[in-house]
Amino acid sequence: MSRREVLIGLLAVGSTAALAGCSGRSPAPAVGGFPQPPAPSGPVAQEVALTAGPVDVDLGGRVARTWAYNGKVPGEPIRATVGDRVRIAVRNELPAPTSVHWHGLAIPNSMDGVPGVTTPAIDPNTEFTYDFVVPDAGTHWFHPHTGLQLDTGLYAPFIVTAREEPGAYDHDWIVVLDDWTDGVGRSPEQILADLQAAGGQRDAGGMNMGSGMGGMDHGGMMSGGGGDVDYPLYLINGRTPQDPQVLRGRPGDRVRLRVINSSADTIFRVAVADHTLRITHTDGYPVVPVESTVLRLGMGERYDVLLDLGDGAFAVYAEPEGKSGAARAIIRTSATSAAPLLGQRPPELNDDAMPITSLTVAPGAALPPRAADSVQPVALAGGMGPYVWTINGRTYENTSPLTIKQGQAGRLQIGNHTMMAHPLHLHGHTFQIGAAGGTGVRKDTVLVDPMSRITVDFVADNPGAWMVHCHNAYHAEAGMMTRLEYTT
Ligand SMILES: [Cu+2]
Repeated sequence: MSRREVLIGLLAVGSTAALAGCSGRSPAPAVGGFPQPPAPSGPVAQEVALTAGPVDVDLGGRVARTWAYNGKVPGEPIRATVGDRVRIAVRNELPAPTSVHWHGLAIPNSMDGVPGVTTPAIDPNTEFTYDFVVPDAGTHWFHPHTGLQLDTGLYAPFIVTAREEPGAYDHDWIVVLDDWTDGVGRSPEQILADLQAAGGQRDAGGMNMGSGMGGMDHGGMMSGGGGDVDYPLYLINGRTPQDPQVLRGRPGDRVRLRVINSSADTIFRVAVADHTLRITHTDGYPVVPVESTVLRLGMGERYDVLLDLGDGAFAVYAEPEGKSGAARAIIRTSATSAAPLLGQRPPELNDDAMPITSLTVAPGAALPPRAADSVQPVALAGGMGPYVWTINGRTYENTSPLTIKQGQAGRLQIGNHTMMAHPLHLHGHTFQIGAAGGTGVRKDTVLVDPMSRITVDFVADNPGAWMVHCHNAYHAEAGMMTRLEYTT
């Protein structure tokens, strides 16, 4: 059988699975027919109802017609405890099929939410219930795995706490970063069409229309390997910098800040004015705590930090790398302090962020030390004219999947052969940066800088066909995706 016939075969199984998903209570089998753990049967800890639909959302002085979960941007966080069985009924009131991927949760393949690969698409005016036991503590999130829907308002945090969480902090705050165009500037589909028509020249059609952070010239801002698209707005928790969210505490309070980069095409650098951040987790997994004033997050990445609040009003400030504009929120511990001015950039942003390879995994969070059974390259290439991005020389439709056997130790040698940074995301697993059992941190998404290499190790303990892809929505859509498939 040719690759194409196999794909058509998979799609055919997919429609059968879609029928099963409508009628039964048990989850649909993974599309590829990989052996799946039994459907959860224990008591349901939490029922969640999500409706994906069109909405007019007020971003703070700007009303955008967009798509969102239950009418909010970001969607309301789901909070669960490790071991909880959650049932999440997703109703699709969009004019297009959708799906939900639970980013960071290593759940069974049939629940992973990738139409055509793991889980049937949710057609308009139908519903699908995701049903799984929450495996991993940490700061995670969810979003569609369908076309460019990631670049609408369809995203929300998924926060999982361990059963015995020390909870040594006074506040647990979430900061969701986003680049925003939908309903304000061009649609995501138009942006992709423009990028393709321009043959990959960096796109500036959305140039700084509404950020009002002003002043910077877009010419030649290609440094740092930042994104392809200038966005009209950058948001924290769905708010513009002109009308930011205000987080309130008291001087001396300890805050756990969970930072999620949900954007489609933007790497953010984040600082809290006059505060030092103590990094405690990357993509949900604990690290040996280390102090830093700046975080740098690629699309899909998360950092948890602790900070002790000063007395006053302080900007949480997120700067899009290689682009102008900014996103911000305000932390206020004093009623009388003047709010930081719009565009008042914390000097901390002049500091360097900790390179991911300089962080150390917390004791107990490393993979068991083990030599790799399978070593495979993941070569990231493509770029300017034509606007095509590849993994191992192929675009997604023509991909030659990575393979692994159940129980094997796998190693991916990621090489970025382009002048752009790519956040590479592996579904269904977390990997360790560097060698298994070494000092590298655990993650599911790693930002690979231009012309650089990163090696990651993982354990093949979750059978299925799993997406491996760049989390830049435009790169993914233009081909930079493949699969990791379990073989016998
Ligand atoms: Cu990319």
